[in-house]
Amino acid sequence: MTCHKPVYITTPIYYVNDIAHIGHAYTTIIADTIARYSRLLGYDTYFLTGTDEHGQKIEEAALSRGETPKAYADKISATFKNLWDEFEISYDSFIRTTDEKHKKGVQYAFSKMHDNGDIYKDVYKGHYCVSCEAFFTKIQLVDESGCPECGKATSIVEEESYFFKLSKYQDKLLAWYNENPDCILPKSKRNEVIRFVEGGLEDLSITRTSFDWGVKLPTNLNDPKHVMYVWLDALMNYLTALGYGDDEAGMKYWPANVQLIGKDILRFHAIYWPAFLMSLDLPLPKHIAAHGWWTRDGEKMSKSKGNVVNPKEVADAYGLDNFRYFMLREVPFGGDGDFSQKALIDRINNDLGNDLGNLLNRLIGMSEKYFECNIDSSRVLEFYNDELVEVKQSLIKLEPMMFDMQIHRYLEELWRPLSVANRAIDKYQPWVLMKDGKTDEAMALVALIANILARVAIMLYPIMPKTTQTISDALNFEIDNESFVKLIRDDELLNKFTISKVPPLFPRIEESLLEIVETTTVENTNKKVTINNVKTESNDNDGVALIGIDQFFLTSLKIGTVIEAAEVPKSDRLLILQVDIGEGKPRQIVAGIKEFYAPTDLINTQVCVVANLKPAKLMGNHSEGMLLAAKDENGLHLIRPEAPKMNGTPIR
Ligand code: ME8
Repeated sequence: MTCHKPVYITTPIYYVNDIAHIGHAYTTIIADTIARYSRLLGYDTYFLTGTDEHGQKIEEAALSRGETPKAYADKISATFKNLWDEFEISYDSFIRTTDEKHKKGVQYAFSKMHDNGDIYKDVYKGHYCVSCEAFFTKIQLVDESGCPECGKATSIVEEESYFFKLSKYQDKLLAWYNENPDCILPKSKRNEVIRFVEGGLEDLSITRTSFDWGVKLPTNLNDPKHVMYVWLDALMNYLTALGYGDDEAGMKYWPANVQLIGKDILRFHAIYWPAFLMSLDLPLPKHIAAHGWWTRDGEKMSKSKGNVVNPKEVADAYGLDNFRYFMLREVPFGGDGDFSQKALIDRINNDLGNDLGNLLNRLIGMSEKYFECNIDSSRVLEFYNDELVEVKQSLIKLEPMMFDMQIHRYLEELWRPLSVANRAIDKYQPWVLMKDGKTDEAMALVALIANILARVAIMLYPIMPKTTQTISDALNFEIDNESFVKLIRDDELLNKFTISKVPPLFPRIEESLLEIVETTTVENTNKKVTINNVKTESNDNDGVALIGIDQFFLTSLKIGTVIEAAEVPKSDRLLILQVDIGEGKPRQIVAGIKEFYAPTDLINTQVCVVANLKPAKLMGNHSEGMLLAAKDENGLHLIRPEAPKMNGTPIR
């Protein structure tokens, strides 16, 4: 892609009906990566994210919790913003559709489309899915009333509505797709959209009267019972955030370069959105980029299954940068991805630990041993030009890949210089050079490695900002546009410097770190509760999350008796137990309590078991439940019944 400047990058704005999960984090992290990359290259970059707060779904979610939609939206929107802040997402603006400025901008756009003759009033009769906030025609439905997107039951809507003349834009849209082969990425998605549009477009209902929680129509239309369709309201955020209809200085960033979305919302972004823009006489985005879907351990994530991956939990356990690297390296853009701790650990130990972390360790070790940590690059070209050329060949390939959404290939290519470096050490063997008195050659070799690592760190920075900062600290340079130009564009070498020792970047991970979910912990000082791996944010008052009784009853707790107990070989933490919970056959449970209990102390004692936990494998051992325990500075103690109970007795 040719990248015009300034650069504008957007994520979808997320519904405030639930807290963020791995899918939201994925979209946001891709956008953050591209934004950081764009700034590194020196482009004037604007990165937008935010929350989508109107519509029937949010209204219903709020009312079911006894809250006003606004109070509810305030609370959930803050959880997104806080998470992105904690993740150091480098957004320039966080828009909320309840912002006054946004609402005004949407009304302005509505008036404009109305003035252009693209909006008329009629009656809408058809099916509506509240969960997807989408209208469907009869032929699209599954078994007459099921939503084709999410499978939930749709409701029949018959109400007065304003319509947008979407049908009028069918040919113009087709022309846009055909003339701009990259307008929708990946290309397979563009073909899907073309087929859909060729099938014929109906005009779109863009107002609702049966509920209240939305942006009102412009007052001159004098029709107060209508609120805008949430997707019209939401899509406009990409313009209102730039001041559309108000102070339009920010509109210099329009059209967007990359609008990131998940494949679930392609129709809205690839059909409605460009049609609205055409109606507003605005240029169309350069790329609408739709990524695939994340599953967990091969299964679709859902709240009812309790297998939703909480991004904060993963980042806390494995490190944010490692999580970022994993998500971006694991899946080709547009493809679906599966999250498993095993895959994540493999990436950390192999790609990051073996290839990158070890190289830095080797560099620090060699420079310390032979040169008191001083590194001088002045003779690298003389001795190791071939290696530098090979590295350059990889770096040249990177630039288009990021904006073409080929981030996994970018990372693959970026690993080649690392193998050039590792190979060079093995081939030229600095210890032999030193022994043979070839000190200059050895110094040049060490400096070659430092220069390769510096180059890799610069290009890896958008994906792993923190880790690469540690590398650049060690190598005594700053990662910024200046160093990008110097080391990447102009092929210069590092000035003489003294290396600083840093701790290993990627300590090896031997076992799943999220086995914490094996023990239900209510941490006393903090504000989080882990229940079946679903973290619920607490309310602010007392530090304890509030859940409904129905949520509590989702967990099956039972009394059991430990009938066998043994240590898991090679594990410092795990014991493997057979626990009778009244099912005839005992359950095997692997618990992280070895530091606190000897196996023999456990046999024939009673425990409380979470009995409906999804089976897990811990260091290769199957585990079908977990034990309740409380842990504080005095150690860990199992929770037990006060008096003996029959095995299998439910705990309420
Ligand atoms: O659709 N895997 O908001 P939303 C990957 N408000 N990505 C996923 C995912 C998964 N399992 N689940 C969700 C909305 N996502 C609208 C958008 S924009 C004008 C309005 C990501 O909270 C993915 O990016 O349902 C998807 O597009 C987005 O979350 C939907 O978030």
